[in-house]
Amino acid sequence: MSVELTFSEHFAVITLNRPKALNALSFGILTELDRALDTVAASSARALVIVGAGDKAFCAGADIPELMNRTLMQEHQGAGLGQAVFNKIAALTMPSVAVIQGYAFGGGLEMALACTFRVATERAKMGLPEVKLGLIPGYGGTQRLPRLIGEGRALDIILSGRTVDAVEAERIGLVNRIDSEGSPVEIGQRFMEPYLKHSLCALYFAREAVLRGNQVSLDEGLRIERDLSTLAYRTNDAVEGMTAFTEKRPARFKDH
Ligand code: DAK
Repeated sequence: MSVELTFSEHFAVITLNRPKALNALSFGILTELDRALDTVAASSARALVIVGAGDKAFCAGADIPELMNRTLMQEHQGAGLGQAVFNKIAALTMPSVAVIQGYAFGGGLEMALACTFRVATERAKMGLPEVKLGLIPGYGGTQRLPRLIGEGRALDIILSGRTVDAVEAERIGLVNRIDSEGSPVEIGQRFMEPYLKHSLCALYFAREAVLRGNQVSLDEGLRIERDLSTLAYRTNDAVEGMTAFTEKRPARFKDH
């Protein structure tokens, strides 16, 4: 198996395990990832950590040899598969983090962009080098990158195909943090720890409000916020959170 899924405590951990090809995303790996994400979605995990095996790469992108000599419609379906799988990451109820150790190029960075958060190690290098191959990003990069870091910065990265190091990535908001202490899994779990003490319902509704609001007008976004904040108010966890405040004790959330 080139995609490994394990569970420990609150965490689901997905490891891309094809280090000899720098964890490049063949269509087979995308299909395995798709299945693993279904298992994660149906599990009681409260956070997902995605890492790459080996110390050289998180993921070097689409499998380049495999992209060659395909028909237009095969490629159209291929882009649809990659987008659908990464949409599954973005749609998970639990937050997710990609730990970028080493290279994250093309589809590898696009996978990280579909996660809620990104952490880079000091030596991480990332980019969308598709133009160098005469291609453009096909797994969400042209849409998620500008939404994350703004149109001007995204156009620079996409049209130049240049490599961004960890320091620049943190400065422009492409990654949330640089952390090189311990294994990628430990880095991802440590990053997630502060979020996990909150209700998963509150985390989900807040994330949905931000992500959905990002795609619509301010007026429509405010309507989404009104609806989702009202839904959050109706959860048992909201009752528990407010009661705990008035009783001057820590809240005990149950994610419902
Ligand atoms: N695919 C397949 N194999 C790869 C690979 C990749 N993306 N990247 C690396 N490898 C393999 C190498 O071929 C090599 O294998 P062997 O020769 O040892 O058998 C092994 O991994 C180690 O790589 P290097 O020897 O090159 O290692 P270096 O440290 O020297 O260089 C590198 C590391 C990451 C700088 C270099 O490997 C590199 O530039 N890799 C390619 C990065 C890249 O361009 N990625 C693809 C971006 S494009 C679509 C449209 C678009 C897309 C998808 C679909 N549709 C319409 C369906 C998007 C495509 C992309 O992701």
